[in-house]
Amino acid sequence: MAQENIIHGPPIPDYLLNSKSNLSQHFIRLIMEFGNNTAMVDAHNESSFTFKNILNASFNIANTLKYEFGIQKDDIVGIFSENTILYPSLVLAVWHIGGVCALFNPMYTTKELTHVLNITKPKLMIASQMGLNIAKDSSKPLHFVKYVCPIDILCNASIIEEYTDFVSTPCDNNQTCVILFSSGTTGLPKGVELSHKSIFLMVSVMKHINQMVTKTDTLMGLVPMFHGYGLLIICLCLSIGSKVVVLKYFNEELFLKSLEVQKVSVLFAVPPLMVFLAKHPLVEKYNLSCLKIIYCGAAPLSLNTENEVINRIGKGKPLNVFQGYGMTELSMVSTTSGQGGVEHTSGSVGKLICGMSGKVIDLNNGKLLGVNESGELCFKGPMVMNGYYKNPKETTSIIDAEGWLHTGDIGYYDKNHNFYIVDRIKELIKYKGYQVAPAELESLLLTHPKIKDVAVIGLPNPEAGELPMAFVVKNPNSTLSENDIVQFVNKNVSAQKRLRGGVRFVNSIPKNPSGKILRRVLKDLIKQSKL
Ligand code: 4UW
Repeated sequence: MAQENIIHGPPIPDYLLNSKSNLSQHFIRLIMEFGNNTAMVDAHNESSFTFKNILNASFNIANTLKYEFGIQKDDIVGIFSENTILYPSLVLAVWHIGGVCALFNPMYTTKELTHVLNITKPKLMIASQMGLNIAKDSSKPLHFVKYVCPIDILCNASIIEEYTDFVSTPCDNNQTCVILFSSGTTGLPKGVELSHKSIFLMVSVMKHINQMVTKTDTLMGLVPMFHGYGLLIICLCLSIGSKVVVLKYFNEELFLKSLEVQKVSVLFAVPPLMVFLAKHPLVEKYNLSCLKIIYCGAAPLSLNTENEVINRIGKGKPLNVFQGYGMTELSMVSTTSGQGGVEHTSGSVGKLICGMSGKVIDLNNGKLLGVNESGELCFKGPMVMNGYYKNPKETTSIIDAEGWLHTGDIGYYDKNHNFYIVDRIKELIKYKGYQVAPAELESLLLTHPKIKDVAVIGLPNPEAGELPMAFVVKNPNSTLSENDIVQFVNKNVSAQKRLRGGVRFVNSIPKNPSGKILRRVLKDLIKQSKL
């Protein structure tokens, strides 16, 4: 094997690799240092928490979880909430008592939440006001969920009370600390198990390579905290000591106003937000001169958009746009540009991060490829997930016997080892950076009595990236309109999964001899506008 075609990021420093700290111990130590500095600001009402507030709240919540709800080491606690400045305290509280957080998308319908509850079987569900009814309805028939507790009740008075001698529950750093959801390369959403160690290493490595971000910076994380990208931003803020401005949902004016008023210097974005910054007329009305770095990831960013943002926002001052690429299964990041403040190569998702190895393999025969040759990207390292929760079959289908995780993304690296993403071979659709699993929509659509067969693909779209779109074979003689199908889907799924790309009626779905849908054929049909 041509070993030079396996690329390695810089080594992880030994003191990090050998650290035995779990995340509770790690963050208690760091947060103490930042004390009364502001950690989180709510953009909606400008209320804020200091680092000390966050820690005190986490200790008090941890005690409530332990003594009032009987949560013990290794128990799973579900969190079902939109972004809030209380989120870090909730996650830390679970970690303090050696528990595991399962983070759920707050937009889930009852049916969707039931699916992930059945996978993770949490003893306690912590829900925001918005999600409370869905959390209660989903949990009621499930005997394993013992309690559903609103965040407000759990957190009441927790912030003010001061704690002096909290002792966290000892737990090994190889233990799972969080379960996030991803559909991976195929099928329904699965629970991605990440250990204390992999998150600790990821956050430490990100802090190490992003030394341009310091405690004097103000970060904006519009990214949802239930997603690994959002979780990473929280952990990064708690590690660096910088302030984060939190938005519950995207509102054009509030977003822009918050950037200006809070003097945001570092923005974590997804490509649709970049399109907004590049094109929307409102952007001109605000002074965004404080922005010095924009990180973008989660979906492909066009070179045009990247340049438009730099030219429009960065007028007359240095603005760096860096790109990161990764996957929930890789503890989020595998490559990123701007490491150590070094120039970003346009269009590239950057270089391997510390501790990560990468290779590109031929799509047909799995052979190792070299510089500038496109194939499937594979990664290996200590930040690869522990596995899919209680799903060894799916785990071995994505991580091979040598420990390489096969991403289902097509890309290449250049002679300087900058990586580029070209396409996606896996089923996954990305709508505004959110995962949409075609298999989930297909199995829902197949429950419709008038639908005989179906395939769902992502229709390319300049603003959203991709729009879920269905090819439908009707049952003979049945009357079914596009609108009937769209309404049926809307009733059953969360907003990002709606069939915004529409419905096409076809006579049959192209499949290979073993019955696998040939999505590429459908995508090509759309490209050639044959439908
Ligand atoms: N370009 C093209 C990209 C890119 C991309 C991800 O929902 P998940 O599991 O994970 C994410 C991760 C987001 C992220 C990682 C690293 C980073 O630094 C950052 O911010 C700067 C964000 O979304 O989806 C994983 C899939 O998403 C696609 C790709 O298909 C991958 O397998 N993807 N980043 N820069 N595509």
